Amino acid sequence: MKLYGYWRSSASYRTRIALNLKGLGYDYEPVHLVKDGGQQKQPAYQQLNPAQLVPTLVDGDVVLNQSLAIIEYLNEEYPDPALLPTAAKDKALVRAMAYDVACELQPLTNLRVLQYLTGPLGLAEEQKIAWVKNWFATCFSGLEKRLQKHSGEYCFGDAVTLADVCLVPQMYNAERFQVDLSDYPLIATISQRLKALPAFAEAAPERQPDAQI
Ligand SMILES: N[C@@H](CCC(=O)N[C@@H](CS)C(=O)NCC(=O)O)C(=O)O
Repeated sequence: MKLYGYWRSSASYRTRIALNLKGLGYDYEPVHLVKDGGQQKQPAYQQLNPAQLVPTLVDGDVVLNQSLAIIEYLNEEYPDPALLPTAAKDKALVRAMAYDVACELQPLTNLRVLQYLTGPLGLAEEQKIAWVKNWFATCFSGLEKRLQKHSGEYCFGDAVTLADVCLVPQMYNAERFQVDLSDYPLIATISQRLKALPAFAEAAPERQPDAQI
């Protein structure tokens, strides 16, 4: 199996966590999102991932983009440990929390979106940061309420799920942008607890071979 990713990419980080949780070894192929104008835009990479984003997973003749699709694929092909609960209702609740992070928040803070704000739209750096913090506040407020209802040790009860796999990388982004986390005690506590687990710790950006610290 080969994972194309970038050390600081939260979507790559999610995929690394899932691979580690499943105990799956993989080759890591760094795609530098800034160098050379962004290696994700180069023709050779676009053959694999026309969306020009990381991650991409190659498993034999299967080539997949979209981290959540990749993780669900891994979860079906390699079911142990399960990253989704069994009951339909619970599964949907976990997916909804994962999507709150991966579909509503992360895309608004993605590199190319921020580059468009400060490039063609001419926003100042402080306006960009205000944009990022606004969407963190909106989305984290909602997620905190969901956690009040559904969390245990982790986001949904006491087992690690897809929601946790999405939360930790988003917290990494929150720290990068110095988001004030004081209104989100459950997000902060659960995230700290998760980060201590080996599968999460080994997936951390600073532990990757392409890390530039
Ligand atoms: N929904 C996608 C998001 C992928 C994504 O946004 N990747 C970012 C890094 S986290 C990226 O490649 N950005 C490159 C760019 O913006 O040019 C997924 O979950 O895989």
